[in-house]
Amino acid sequence: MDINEIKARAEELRQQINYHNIRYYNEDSPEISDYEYDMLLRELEQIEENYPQLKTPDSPTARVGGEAAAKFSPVEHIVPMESLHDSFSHDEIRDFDRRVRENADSPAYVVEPKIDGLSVSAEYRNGVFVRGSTRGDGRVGEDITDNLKTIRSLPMKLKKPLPYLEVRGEVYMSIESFEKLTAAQEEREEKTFKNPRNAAAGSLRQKDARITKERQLDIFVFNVQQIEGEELDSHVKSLEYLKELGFAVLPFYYRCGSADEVLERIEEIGMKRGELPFQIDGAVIKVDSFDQRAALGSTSKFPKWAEAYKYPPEEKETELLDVEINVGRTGVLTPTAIFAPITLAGTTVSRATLHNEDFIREKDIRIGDTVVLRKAGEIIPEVVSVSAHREGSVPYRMPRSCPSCGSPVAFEDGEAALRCTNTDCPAQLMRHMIHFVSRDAMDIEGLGEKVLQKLVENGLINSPLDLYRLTKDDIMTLEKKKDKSSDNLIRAIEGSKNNDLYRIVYALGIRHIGLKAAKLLADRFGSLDAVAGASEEDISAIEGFGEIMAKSTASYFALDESKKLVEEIKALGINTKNLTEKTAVSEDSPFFGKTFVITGTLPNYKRTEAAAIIESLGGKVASSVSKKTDFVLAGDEAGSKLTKAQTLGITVIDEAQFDAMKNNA
Ligand code: 0OX
Repeated sequence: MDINEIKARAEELRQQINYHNIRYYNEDSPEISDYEYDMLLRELEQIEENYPQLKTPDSPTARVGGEAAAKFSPVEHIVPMESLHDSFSHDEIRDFDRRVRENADSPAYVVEPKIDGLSVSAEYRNGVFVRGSTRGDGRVGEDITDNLKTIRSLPMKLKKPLPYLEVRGEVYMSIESFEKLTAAQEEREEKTFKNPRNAAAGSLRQKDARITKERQLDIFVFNVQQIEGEELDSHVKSLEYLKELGFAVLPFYYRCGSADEVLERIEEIGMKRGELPFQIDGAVIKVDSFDQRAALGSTSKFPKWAEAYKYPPEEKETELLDVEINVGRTGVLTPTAIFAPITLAGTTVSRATLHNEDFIREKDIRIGDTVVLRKAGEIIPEVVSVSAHREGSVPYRMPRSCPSCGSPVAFEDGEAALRCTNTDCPAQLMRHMIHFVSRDAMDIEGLGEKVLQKLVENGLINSPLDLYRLTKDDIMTLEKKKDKSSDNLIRAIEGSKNNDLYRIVYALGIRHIGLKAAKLLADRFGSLDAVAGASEEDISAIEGFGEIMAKSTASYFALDESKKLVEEIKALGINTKNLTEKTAVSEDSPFFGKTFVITGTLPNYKRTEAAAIIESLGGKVASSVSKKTDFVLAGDEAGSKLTKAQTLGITVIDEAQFDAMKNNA
């Protein structure tokens, strides 16, 4: 590669890393695994090391990560909470050993698990817990004393009344607690966390410590940061001493005398990582003697006496017990693999999508097979390969009739997906209903999947519009529905009649028409009648509309059933006019041309309402914070987006300031 190509690659890596930083810090929604992220970062670091002239001041390699947010008060770390340099191969560990040996005679190492959680500091005066803080950027963290008090495995009183002690540990959520939390969130139909670490992060930084308490976090302590009243001269001795004081220290660690032994222990920990009750993301290798540590010192970022070893993504074998076929809203049949449950990268896995018939054929997946599983981006389980067929097994074929209604299924114009040909298929109806009431569509609160299922099973509804014909008495016939909740549900359904036009357009579930396209249609045509009457040419003239989307919309409204549906919608009194027409927005409006990101819970607006106001006043609403963001409107419990905004120096406003801007528009 010549220098220009290397420069271009560095730029590409910076863009990718910045993108993934946003995915990670905004909404805890990573797209790639930490391992894949580390690989990108490492490649960039290496380029910058070999070609220092290509370094840029804003490079993501210059960031320490985890900058403190404003909602908790800052705590300065007198002894910095350093981070670890990562290794990904045995050779790199041998290099580390060689470097250590240059400044330390026959060093002894300690190999310990690297707990996948959040590093915190806990301080004790006269044996009593007085303050807890996050790592932050290593020099300044956030005060989370109240949150740490809720962690049962952190002692509030030590067994010896030392004048002063500061320890460092990792707060984590056990796999069991994570699964309990996920089950409870699913039951309440709330958003779930992607993995135990995200759950721990989301729980620890709660302003309301009662929520932290409910979430059952734990801690393993692994370092003495500062101590008065006791002399310690090695890592092993300090771990033993911490145990005597009543701390939960790392559950296992190994003292080793050579690089070979270190590598053996690393592999040993790697082998058992799937069976541990908590998630680890690597091993840590530390020089045991404190004198040797002092002689080795630190670089500007890392201690030279410690190194992390990161394991590649975990893969495991299990048995494919069955293939389940689900019918989606548009009638697509999706095969789901059902496995003998296994724990993989921290959660129990028993299902994974098999996508479509092509995927199954290419991998020759058969029921009874032993298959290799991995988690894509440490999150979504996927079948990597088949390691053995069961004796006498036969290739799996997708059914040729719909498992829900028995109608024939067919492939559509060169697509890999099989589709049920019956438009009245009950499975499709259920999916359609769920879409219709969802948050981005008609946003009817209190109508979860279970309630909808009951309404359909009891014959109370046969189409989404039947919801508007329900009476309170109908709802009261459902099990567990009391007087008050029935009133609330009726009120929510009635309230949805006043929704803005784009919502009903989106709720119709027209193929290829997502939320953004529905908004464009509503903005361009202004009423449901006008959308329904528009020609394919008119629609395809909208900027951002492709041919397929235009064709799909026009052919949907050409159907007699759709025409009837539009009439019915109007007769039921559902709003079919655009309420946020962008007429006469003044260029002097403080919203004009500005991009907003909304985060957290606002006291008086739903986020969708605030977004509608911004758009009606000439602003734009984006989902993630970037340099292009002009304002972040932050409510309570605003998390990583707020942090990101502060890092980038973007103006953050609260609801009162937003109201003031609105009144000036
Ligand atoms: C862990 C872990 C994290 C002390 C000096 C640099 C890093 N996540 O389990 N950090 C450290 O060590 C610090 N040890 C660990 N075991």
